[in-house]
Amino acid sequence: MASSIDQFMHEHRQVTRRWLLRASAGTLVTWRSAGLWGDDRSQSPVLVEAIANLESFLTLQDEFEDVSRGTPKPHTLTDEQKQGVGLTRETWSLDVVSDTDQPTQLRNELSAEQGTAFRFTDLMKLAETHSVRFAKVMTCLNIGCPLGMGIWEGVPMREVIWLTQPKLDLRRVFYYGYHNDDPKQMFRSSLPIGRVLEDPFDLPPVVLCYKLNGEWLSSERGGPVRVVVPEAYGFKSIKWLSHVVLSNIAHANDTYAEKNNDVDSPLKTFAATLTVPKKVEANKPFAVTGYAQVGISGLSKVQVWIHKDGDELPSDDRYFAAAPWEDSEILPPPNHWGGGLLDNRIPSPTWGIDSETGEPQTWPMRLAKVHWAKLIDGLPTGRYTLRSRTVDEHGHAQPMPRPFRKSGHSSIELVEFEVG
Ligand SMILES: Nc1nc2c(c(=O)[nH]1)N[C@H]1C(S)=C(S)[C@@H](COP(=O)(O)O)O[C@H]1N2
Ligand SMILES: [Mo]
Repeated sequence: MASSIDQFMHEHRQVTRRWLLRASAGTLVTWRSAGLWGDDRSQSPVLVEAIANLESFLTLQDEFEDVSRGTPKPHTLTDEQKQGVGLTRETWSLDVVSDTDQPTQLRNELSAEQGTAFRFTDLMKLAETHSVRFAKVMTCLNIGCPLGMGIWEGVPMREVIWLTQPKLDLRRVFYYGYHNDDPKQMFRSSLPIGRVLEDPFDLPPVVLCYKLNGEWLSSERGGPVRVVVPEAYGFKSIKWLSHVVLSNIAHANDTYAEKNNDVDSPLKTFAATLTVPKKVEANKPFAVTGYAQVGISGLSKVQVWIHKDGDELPSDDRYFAAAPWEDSEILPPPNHWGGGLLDNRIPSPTWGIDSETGEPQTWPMRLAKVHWAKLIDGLPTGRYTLRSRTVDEHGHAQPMPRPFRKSGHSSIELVEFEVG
């Protein structure tokens, strides 16, 4: 097997080639009409190299950033211990029960105690007719950058809830995972029942996920089974799922609310840089690259603005709305997806992917992480600050429309560099 560096370079050469092909075939209409670069610019070695060095579109399971609580973290248990506590596919079981404090009336609780727990084989049975896949970036509400981008496969949570035959008094679902049998370590999340039973705004369903990028979900990613909530920040996607509790409680009761977090916040749209040379030669073109998270309001533009140190900043303009932002190019779908996909094919069917061509039906894909690149004309000697921002499909420039930190990162990133 090729080393990951080789693989990475290979994937990005493919991306570059395709990007250049599309560029020269004139399919990058916005790029042309914006008149940012002449044709020859797309051949610019610095730009080609910067794109070639971008990370892959999908992330290998092992290369996701890990955000796991627990002492010890459940995925660090030995295989034997995992078998003992139900953290393998053979031993996993799920309770789907009524909340004792604010009960829901159910005909058919699924519980280990009553010998009716839901097992992995039951999940696979449901998967035969109900499995879904979708692309989603996993992002922590509290960390500025995404943790990884994946194709998540699972069974809609509602299919398991329907097995309990709820009758009355069901307003909220809360759920948690294995937490070393220590109540203090429990990490719980919750959703209104409406979101689980129906999928608003063409969103994929909330799933009990068992595969990532076509492989069994690893223990570190929350296997054998985790929840994945397509439009939500990571804390809603509970790992090592063990309990789903149906409740008549009328409000959120997420553990994550404790640190002043806004737990009802869908993914925001924002941009960040990946490469900006620390030092560039005066009057020589150079390339900058980055990524954009495509939040709930989509992505229409990525823009950059380079400000020379000492030049006056716009006054009374907190978000630099009046600065001379310039459009950057959003890269098209890659030829090589990365993430360890078998035969470089997104499994079919996958939400938003054309099952015949294997290509995304819309681009940039909502709830994904996409990439951008821009060739900057030479600059005179000096110190500069580069800022990048997104404009969403409703025309909101970052950090609007939801600038508050506790509902997820959206502040405008800045990177300093030197010319000369
Ligand atoms: N059981 C459990 N689930 C959890 C967590 C946790 O600590 N325990 N962390 C959450 C948080 S805050 C985030 S951001 C995501 C991170 O997912 P990842 O580790 O697969 O990247 O998992 C979520 N699910
Ligand atoms: Mo998180």
